[in-house]
Amino acid sequence: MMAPSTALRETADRPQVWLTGAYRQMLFIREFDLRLAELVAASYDVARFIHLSCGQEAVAVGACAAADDRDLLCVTYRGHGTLLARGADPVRMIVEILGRPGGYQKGLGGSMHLAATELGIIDSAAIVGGNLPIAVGAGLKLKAAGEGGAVLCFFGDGATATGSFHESLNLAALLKLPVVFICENNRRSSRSAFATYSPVERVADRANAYGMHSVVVDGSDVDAMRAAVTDSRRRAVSGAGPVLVEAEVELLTGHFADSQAGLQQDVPGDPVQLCREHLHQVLGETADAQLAAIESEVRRSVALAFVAAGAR
Ligand SMILES: Cc1ncc(C[n+]2csc(CCOP(=O)(O)OP(=O)(O)O)c2C)c(N)n1
Ligand SMILES: [Mg+2]
Repeated sequence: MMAPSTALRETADRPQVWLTGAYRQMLFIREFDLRLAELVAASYDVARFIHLSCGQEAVAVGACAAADDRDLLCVTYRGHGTLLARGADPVRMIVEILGRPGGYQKGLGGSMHLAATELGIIDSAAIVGGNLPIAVGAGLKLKAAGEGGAVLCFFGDGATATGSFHESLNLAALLKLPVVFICENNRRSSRSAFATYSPVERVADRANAYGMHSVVVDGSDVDAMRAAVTDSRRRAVSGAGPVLVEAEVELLTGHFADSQAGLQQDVPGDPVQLCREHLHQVLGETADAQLAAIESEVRRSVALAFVAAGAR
């Protein structure tokens, strides 16, 4: 099955089409998450632990636009955006989050274990650092099959303090596996600040110890994200070994959605606003009308998905 994100992948040389698609996806992810937060705040029958990715949308959209159909993705409990960017069905996602039988995991996994194997999303880890060894195993499988494809493994900066992070990087580098490790560095692990669990200032520097290539990228810039993952993925697939991508991001809500998890407004680096401004320039004279049309269409699609999933 072709992942819907592949359509966006073919647009690299058409900035208007690419940015329109990227903005649409990023806004969809933002609206989807905010609607989920409303459900939690209303004490709807949804498990409390819903982790939003507001502020980190460009990582999901940029990385998925660099991926191809053969790629396998390992996400985390903060992974709704990556599923949506890869083209997962939002209705089945909401049904899963509500714990009902029609969801991706038959309602047994919920928000933190949302995966979509038919789209190559093979794992969603609620254990911090738990998806890195799985990504390494999947990379070994891809390498052995010799048919191309890479594993994109997403995780937070908190995971860099786990043993599984270090073991995974070591083995992936040793075996030159086609894995792109994407650290979404929001500089906090739940309520702890980065400096309280990392003696090393740059996550990317960790790669040096394993002889692995690394890159630091502005994770709020969807163009930069796409370019970084495209290059990293190419390198990994070519047999040159895995790459560690450190994406600097800012989480604009609390650690998980609860009644205090209001979205920070008017943050200068908000990726959705940055993409909107960029697209506004590209669209020219009719930008305002086109953006308004996109925004009302996306908001309507999100609202319809929640209705179709039976959430009120
Ligand atoms: C092995 C393990 N230890 C602790 C936890 C509790 N926990 C859940 S999320 C979280 C923070 C992880 O931070 P990070 O990896 O930076 O991801 P972020 O939430 O910032 O996206 C912690 C400590 C866990 N789920 N698994
Ligand atoms: Mg973090």
